[in-house]
Amino acid sequence: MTKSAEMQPLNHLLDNPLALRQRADEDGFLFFRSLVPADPILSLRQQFLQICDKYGWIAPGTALIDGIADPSADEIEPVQASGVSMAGYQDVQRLEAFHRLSHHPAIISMLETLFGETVFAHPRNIGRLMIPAKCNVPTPPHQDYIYIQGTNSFYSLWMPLGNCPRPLGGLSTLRGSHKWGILPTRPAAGAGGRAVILDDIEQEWFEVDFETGDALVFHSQTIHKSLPNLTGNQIRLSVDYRYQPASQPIVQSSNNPHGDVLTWEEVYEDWDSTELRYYWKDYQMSIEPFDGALAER
Ligand SMILES: O=C(O)CCC(=O)C(=O)O
Repeated sequence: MTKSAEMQPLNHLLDNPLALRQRADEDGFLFFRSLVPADPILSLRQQFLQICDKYGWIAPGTALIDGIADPSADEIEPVQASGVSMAGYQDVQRLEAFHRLSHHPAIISMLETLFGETVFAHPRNIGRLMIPAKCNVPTPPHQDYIYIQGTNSFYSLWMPLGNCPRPLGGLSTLRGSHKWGILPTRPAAGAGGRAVILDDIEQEWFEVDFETGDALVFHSQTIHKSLPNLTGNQIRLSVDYRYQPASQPIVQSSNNPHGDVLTWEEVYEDWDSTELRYYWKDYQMSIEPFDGALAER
C-alpha cells in the first residue's frame, strides 16, 4: 500500500542535538523551513536561469525569474540528470555561487548539530535545471549510497532555488527506509538510471510544498524520488549537496566535479575568490575504493 503524508518542519530541534539525531535516526530525513536566507538562493536561481536563457530555453516575452521554458527545449539531450545539455551543465558547474551555497553557515551549523563533529562538505555538487521537456522525467525512487559510497553516514541536502509547490515536482522521501539496507534495483528512466524495487513494500511517502530557503536533509540510504512536474512549462531548479562527518572515509570521485564534466581548474577559471578552491585538500580523510557492482545490483 502507498500513502502520502506532509513533512513537518523541525526548526525547533536545531538547538537540541539529541532530539535532532533521534528524529534523523527514526525517520531518515529532516525538513527545515527557511533554513537558508532567500538572497543567495534567489541570486543563484537568477544565474541558473541566465544559463537557460543563453541557450534559448526560456520562452520569449516571459520574465526570466519565473523560469518559463521555451517549447524548443524539448530537443535538449541532458547530461548527468542535470536536465540540460553538456555545455549548459558545464556553465552551471563553473558558477562560484553554486559551490559557495553548499558551505552556507546555516547548513554547516545544522549538520554540526546532527553529526556532533566536523562536517565535510563534498565538493561534488549537483545542480538540476529540470525543464519540463520530453527528455526530463521524474527522478525514480533510489538510495544515494549506491552512487556515492565511502561511508553510509553521509547525508544529502536538497534545496529548490525558489518556491517549489508539489505540482512543480519537489522531492519526496520514504520514512524509515534508511533502515531497510541496500535494496535491489532495476533500470529506470530519470536521475541515476535505476529504481529501487518496492513492489510488495508498504510505503509512506512524505512530501511538502517547498518554499525558498527550505531544505530537506536525508540519510545516505533513505529512499527518495521526485514528484512529476505537472506545470507543463515551468522549470524546476534545485541543488543537491552531500555532507559527512569528517572522520569517515570517502571515495575519490566525491572530490571530483559532478559527472567529470570539467576539471577543477576549468571550474575555478572565473572565480573571484580563492577561499574555496581545493578546500578539501586540507582534510585528512581515508580514501575508499568505489564498488562499481553495487551501483548496478
Ligand atoms: O532533484 C531530483 O530530482 C533528484 C535529487 C536527488 O535524487 C538527490 O538529491 O539525491
